[in-house]
Amino acid sequence: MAKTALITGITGQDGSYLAEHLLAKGYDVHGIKRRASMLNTQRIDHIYEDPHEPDPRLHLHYGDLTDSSNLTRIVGDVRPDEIYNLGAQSHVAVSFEQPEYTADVDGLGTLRLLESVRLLGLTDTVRFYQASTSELYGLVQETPQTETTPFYPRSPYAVAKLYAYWITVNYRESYGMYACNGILFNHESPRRGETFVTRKITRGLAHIALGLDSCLYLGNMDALRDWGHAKDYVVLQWMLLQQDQPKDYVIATGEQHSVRDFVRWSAEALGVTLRFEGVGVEEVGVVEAVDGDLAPGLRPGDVVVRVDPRYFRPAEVETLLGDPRLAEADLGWKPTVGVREMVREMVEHDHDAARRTALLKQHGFDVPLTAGE
Ligand code: NDP
Ligand code: GDR
Repeated sequence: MAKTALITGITGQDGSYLAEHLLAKGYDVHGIKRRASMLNTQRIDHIYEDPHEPDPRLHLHYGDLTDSSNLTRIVGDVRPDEIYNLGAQSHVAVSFEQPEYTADVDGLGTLRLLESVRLLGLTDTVRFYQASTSELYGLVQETPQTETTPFYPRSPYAVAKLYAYWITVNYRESYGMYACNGILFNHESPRRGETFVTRKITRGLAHIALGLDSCLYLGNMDALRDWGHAKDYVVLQWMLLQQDQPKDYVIATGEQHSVRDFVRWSAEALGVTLRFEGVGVEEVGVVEAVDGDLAPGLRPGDVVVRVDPRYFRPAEVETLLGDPRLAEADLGWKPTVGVREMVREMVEHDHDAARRTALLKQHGFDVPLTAGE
């Protein structure tokens, strides 16, 4: 019999890759999507199945992590073998603007889902994955970070995720549930939300290269992150629910780079060499050379990157570096896509999209460019 999975956050970056992975493994996949005034299923449209056709394997339910009766009804109707709790207000900077909402969705939302499993008497049958995060380490206490490194969260997002981490452990210990945390370090892809720094960079520079924009404004370019590819990371999310015993794992590449490196490599993927001048808020990225025909909008000397303090956070996580050795030893997991290859994939994707936009503009169509914060 095919297994049944329920994914919260199926319309997000990870949810879309995980749904693909589970469908390929023969699962029936149920996803919770939020009601929005516009369609919000772009990332899963390619795997959407018409419910009028016989035996669809992808099913979408309206729901929200703030709504416990709705979650209980969905879990009761679906009776999943596996639940992947990926839904979240996932933007760290936004969590400073919306701390209470973030706590509600990311912290209490996890409790609501676990409690629905318990109230329905499903603790013995359901396996539960919680999308935990390297943001838990915040002000890091040890480098690299492992499964035993102490947490020191630095944002309302991270504090909410800390609650979610421990409530997952608590349901495991209290009710013997198969419930575990993947402590995932940053992972990116062409499907990454446009306001996270990597996608903001690849999309922003692609627009600038084609003359659709003139400058990319960033915050802290000294921040260091351990970046992997989302496609690799969702495989591990699935693996964590296939073990004999539930256990929490760090998921990372073990390599660290700065935001500035990411900018430089993205420019290089467009044939543009950048030089950085100045310090602090005065720092700028200047075009040194342009090679090839991907960036017809640029000339040496153009200033294409500037620092805007509005993107600084009230408390910053300066450095994160994960140690994935336990996942490798226990599960045989290894990332397959290197960071430079991922940058090229993201830039290529965003350059193609920008080229289509430029073409439409050239032919007189007015295409609004949405602001990437
Ligand atoms: P995204 O922001 O791309 O996706 C978040 C998903 O959660 C979207 O489907 C979103 O719906 C949904 N969502 C938001 N609010 C609610 C709510 N109130 N109720 C139900 N669903 C909601 O995140 P990612 O895919 O990048 O990340 C997946 C999970 O992993 C998140 O929990 C994130 O915090 C965590 N994580 C991510 C890491 C990363 O580097 N990507 C690293 C570590 C952890 P909608 O599409 O309608 O907005
Ligand atoms: P992060 O990702 O906060 O690590 O959370 P993000 O890409 O937002 O920031 C990474 C680093 O880049 C710095 N930065 C900027 N960030 C954004 N968004 N915009 C900018 O203009 C900018 N300039 C510099 C940030 O200050 C930060 O240091 C992500 C999310 O996916 C979380 O849900 C997840 O838990 C963690 O990764 C692991």
